[in-house]
Amino acid sequence: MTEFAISPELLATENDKGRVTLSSDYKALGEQLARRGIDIDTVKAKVAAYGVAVPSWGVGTGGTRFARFPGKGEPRNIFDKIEDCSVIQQLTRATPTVSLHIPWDKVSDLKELKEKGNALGLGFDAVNSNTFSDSPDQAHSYKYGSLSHVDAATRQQAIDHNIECIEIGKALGSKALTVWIGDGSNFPGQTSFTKSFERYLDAMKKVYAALPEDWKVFTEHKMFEPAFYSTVVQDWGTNYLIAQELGPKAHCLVDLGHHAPNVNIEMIVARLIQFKKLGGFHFNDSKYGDDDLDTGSIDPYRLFLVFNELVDAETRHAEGFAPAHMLDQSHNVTDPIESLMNSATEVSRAYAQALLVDRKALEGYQDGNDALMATETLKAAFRTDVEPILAMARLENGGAITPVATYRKSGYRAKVAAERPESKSGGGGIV
Ligand SMILES: [Mn+2]
Repeated sequence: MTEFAISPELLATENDKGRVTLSSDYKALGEQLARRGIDIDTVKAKVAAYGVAVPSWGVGTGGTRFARFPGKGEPRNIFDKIEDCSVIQQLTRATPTVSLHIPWDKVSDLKELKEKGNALGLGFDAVNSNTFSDSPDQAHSYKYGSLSHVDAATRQQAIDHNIECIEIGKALGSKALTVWIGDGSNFPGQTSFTKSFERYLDAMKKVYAALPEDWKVFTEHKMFEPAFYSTVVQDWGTNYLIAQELGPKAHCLVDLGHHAPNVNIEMIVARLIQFKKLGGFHFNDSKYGDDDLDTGSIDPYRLFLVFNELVDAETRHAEGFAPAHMLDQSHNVTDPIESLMNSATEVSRAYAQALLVDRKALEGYQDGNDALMATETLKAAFRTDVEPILAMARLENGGAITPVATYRKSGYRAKVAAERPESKSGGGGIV
């Protein structure tokens, strides 16, 4: 029996308030979709089975390099974090797994953590390594890089850390390691592009060799920050080269915020699918750079266009297509639980809308060079208000018709604020 934090009675009372309206809205949408040749229950079943992983670091209040303004009842450790994650899953039923970050989430007893996850109804998704900051006890600093560092002992330390992450993941039931490095340079001439990439590939081959048979490694590219002139794993092209060099278990991870403004991310996604190297996503949104804003808060159309490529691949059963879906965002001014619930819903919404695309018609317009009707076909799906599908999927899965309203009614934040001491950490804190 799952130990959910929100009382089932409150959830039932809140759902009862919206049940009649939802049924009526769902019926109306079902009729509208039927006229378009779409069965609403089929779409709902796919949405209901869909899940996106919550990042453990996302339930803490984030910040910028200028300051962090802590929220009330912030989680003190991974056990508090997964409790918060289970609230998100209880109400949305769209976040069945948690993605850990090591060493931030390191514990002495992994069995206890796994059991706690089980009790809360949560599994463990990809484990994220961290060689972009220093831990108090480490011998070599990552100030000038980690897996691509000029010093062999520093590289070895970073390799060992990634292997330790695999071991932790194995104990928790994870099946993937995500590697993002902060390595790069701040000045032209500071590093050799060629030599640093050679060192990185050499180090990653050692990490790759430690992967169990049924595991994958996801490498994540990022064009800038913390290095502001160049990064070693700068772009999707570099990332693709890495995945090719390492082997079949290596795939590219696309973080939506890690590209130059205006880059056509959906096309990158299509290319990686075509060459069987799309590993997964870190969903978030941005306006200027790697803003780490809530998924779908700035450009929901782009999110839809990404999902349009994913549904296209799913529909034609593209070989080797099984991307991992994770959120990766920073909540600086909102309650992280509320942001993550809304973001999980936005990802499900983009998926549902993409399922509505008339793919046969689209193909016909593409083949007939009818640009206007081709783009209108996408817009017709994007303009459809799929909220009744999302809400019905949540309700039937045991979640809330209105997750944020139910969460606010529950008083969960005030309850944990009374138990968890207020954080005094106001320093820079991008998470
Ligand atoms: Mn990321």
